[in-house]
Amino acid sequence: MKKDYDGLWLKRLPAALPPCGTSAETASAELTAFFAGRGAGETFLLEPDERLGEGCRITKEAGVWHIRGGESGLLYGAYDLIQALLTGRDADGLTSSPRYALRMLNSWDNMDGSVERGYSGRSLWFEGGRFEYDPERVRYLGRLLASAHINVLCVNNVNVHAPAQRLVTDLLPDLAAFAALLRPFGVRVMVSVDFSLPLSAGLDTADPLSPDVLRFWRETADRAWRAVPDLAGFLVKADSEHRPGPNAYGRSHAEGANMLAQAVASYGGVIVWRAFVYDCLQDWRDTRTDRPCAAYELYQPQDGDFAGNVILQVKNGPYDFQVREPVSPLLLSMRKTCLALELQLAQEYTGQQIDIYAMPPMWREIFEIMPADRIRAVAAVSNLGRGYFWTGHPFAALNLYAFGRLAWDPDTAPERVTDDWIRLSYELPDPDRESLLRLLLDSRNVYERYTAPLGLCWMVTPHTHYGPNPDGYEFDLWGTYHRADRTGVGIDRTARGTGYTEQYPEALRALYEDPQTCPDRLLLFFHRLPYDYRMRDGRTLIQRIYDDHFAGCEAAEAMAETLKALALPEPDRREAAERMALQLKNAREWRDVINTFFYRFCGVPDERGRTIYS
Ligand code: GCW
Repeated sequence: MKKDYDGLWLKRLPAALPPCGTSAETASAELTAFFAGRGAGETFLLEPDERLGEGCRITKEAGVWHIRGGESGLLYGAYDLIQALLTGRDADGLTSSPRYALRMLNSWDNMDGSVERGYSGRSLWFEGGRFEYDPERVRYLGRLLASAHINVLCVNNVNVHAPAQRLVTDLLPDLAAFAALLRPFGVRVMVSVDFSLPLSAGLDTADPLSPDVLRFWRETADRAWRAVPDLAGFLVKADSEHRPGPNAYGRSHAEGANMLAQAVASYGGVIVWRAFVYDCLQDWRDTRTDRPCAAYELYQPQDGDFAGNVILQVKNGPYDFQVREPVSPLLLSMRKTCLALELQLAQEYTGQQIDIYAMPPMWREIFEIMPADRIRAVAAVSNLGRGYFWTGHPFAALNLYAFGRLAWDPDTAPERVTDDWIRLSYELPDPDRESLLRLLLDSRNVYERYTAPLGLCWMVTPHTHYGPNPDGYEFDLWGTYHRADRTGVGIDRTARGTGYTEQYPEALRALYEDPQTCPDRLLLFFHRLPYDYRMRDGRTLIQRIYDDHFAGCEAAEAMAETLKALALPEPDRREAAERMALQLKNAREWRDVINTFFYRFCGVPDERGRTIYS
């Protein structure tokens, strides 16, 4: 029987690819044998050069491929070269080194085997409150991550539920065994810890300024690094969505993070501190508090206060992985703080690995704006699980692959990385490959138009976050409002409104401040506008809302036709078709529910006479 992990883009890569630790001679011989087996007489020579670290240099000299690099550099170089050869690209003269030192996959896996916001099945390594895995599967995972150059895996959910607290106590031997399986692939593990851990260990406080608390964390770090000497660090969600944190003791986030940083510093560990902090008990009647403002207001004044081994991990947008948000102003403003960008591969708000949603074009927009010098790390919430397809939809594997590639080199074009993934994953005739490429590259636009065009957020079904429910979060306590009424929709986030635009550097501030210059795709994120507002293209706002929903749905229907015609192998073809049927149902539901929602407010019919239910 086919193993569940016998798929993804690795299926065309040699199984015996050198993990770190294999001798360069063995690795060279394995690579040569792999290509000989494919009828291509390529010869390889791996030459260790520690000075290159994770980077690598590839040359072809007298018919022989030379790969030079440090330990993981050789591994990455080998993968780069194979991928170049398999996708028909020239690799001679290629030198490569990572833009971001830490390229982290954050799993939201719970130790009972469930995965928070997981749409691909249960955890690959936890079940029943403990580590539970087939080592072969974990090695496969290691290969997968190495081939995408991802070098850190956080093993547990940032919401640390009771059994996971034991990962840094009595379960350390199990963590060590797991880490040992991934180490040969250049992947280090990280653990999410609970800020109140000292309390569960019997201390009467978790106050970061208490000497007892510091001592506790030092001892914890000491045990953890003794068990896993290359542990990457601790990931912390504090004072966020009811998780404990330093605020309970009247301490700042810098004080909380720095205490932990001090405890792990001598081991070379880092504290990744999440900046996803906002008032999650807001009163919807309160129109002065504006959730997107929250993180900047909290952290900006603390810029410069964080220790050198603290990394502040910031979600790409100021809200929470919505279909479209502007780049978080924190990423543009914390000049004296190490930052990590956090992306979400799990498609929580973007189709849940049922609807097709390829992320590279979206990330491109973020990387283009982000200042390269201040960002030290990139993290992504994993979309992996133990289902037959590890990523739910077979095409969702693209997002994991592309994340690694772009975290290594954010200048890689979305077209290029998507095309590489297709070539590695499927042997398709050229026209099919090109139509799949176009389909994927346009998939976010399509999803955006039938769900939430113009920067509208949060019209989703509460809790599950799949499907439309325009008022689902409107009278709730999460700070997630669009405030649609009979006069208009959106929130004024300009200087006259909540002042959110003022958090941006001048050029962006000015761009967003004026509805005439604000990109259409963010218009209702930044502005409150009447339904008869004239858009730059001459259409009214309400007509544009209708048009986008109709167009998005039509585009989804066209996508379904394109998909049907592709010569995909089974079972990918069947799985993609089944999900496409659900996507079409979702698209129609979004179109009709949102159009009707607005029509009921404004009473303006569609100019083109299409059906809007009343
Ligand atoms: O979007 C929210 C999710 C939560 C998640 C949280 C976070 C892990 O709905 O499930 O919790 O973000 O990022 O911490």
